[in-house]
Amino acid sequence: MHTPDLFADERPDAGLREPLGAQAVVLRAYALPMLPGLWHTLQQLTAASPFRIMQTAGGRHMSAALSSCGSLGWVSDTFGYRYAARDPHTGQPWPAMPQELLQLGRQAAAEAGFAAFTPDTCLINRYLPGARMGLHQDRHERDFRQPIVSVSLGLPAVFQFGGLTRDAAVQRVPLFHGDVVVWGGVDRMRFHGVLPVKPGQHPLLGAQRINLTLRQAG
Ligand code: MD6
Ligand code: FE
Repeated sequence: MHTPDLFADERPDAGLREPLGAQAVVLRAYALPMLPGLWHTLQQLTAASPFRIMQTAGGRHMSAALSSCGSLGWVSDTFGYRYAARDPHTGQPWPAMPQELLQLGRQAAAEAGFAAFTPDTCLINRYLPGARMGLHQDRHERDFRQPIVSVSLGLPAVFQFGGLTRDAAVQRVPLFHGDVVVWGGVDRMRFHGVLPVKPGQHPLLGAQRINLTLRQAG
């Protein structure tokens, strides 16, 4: 039998900073004060540009469903990965980046030592139980001096934070509702991924995990 409240007893204290590298850190529960407003905002964004399962360049289907907001959005199809100004699903520009997301991105980046971060896109990934994200690098952004800010909401998941090569040792970090991870500088190109999300019910989000990644892509 699975444990629906996986990790419930292990949740680190709010406000803790856990370094994952010289320029990578977990900010525990950093986004928690913005909820449930942030959840309401996300529901509006994904009503305008719905979650969709994308195909990889290799023709496989990703297990997490994706949407975006901001002046650019991340798209993937059999032509490969790229940023695009329009949502291919609606034919419309992606929904504008809400001010609260922009502020969250800037503040978390500053907290982690990255001033002058101005995200122009936020990828919104939905993981239903069983969904995962294989080890990868985020490398389609123009300026690798800018960090990645990743916000976890809903069900917990185990984040894998590896090295600069695919075969380097991997740290496994449980991430909980409201946790924010920032990686940049010397850690910007580290491989990372998410182990399959375990079944469960989150009081606010239900049976899903949502991950937001704020980036300066253009
Ligand atoms: C996470 N997400 O879900 C980490 N990367 O905790 C990612 O690394 C990620 O969700 C690229 C695109 C979407 C993502
Ligand atoms: Fe990533």
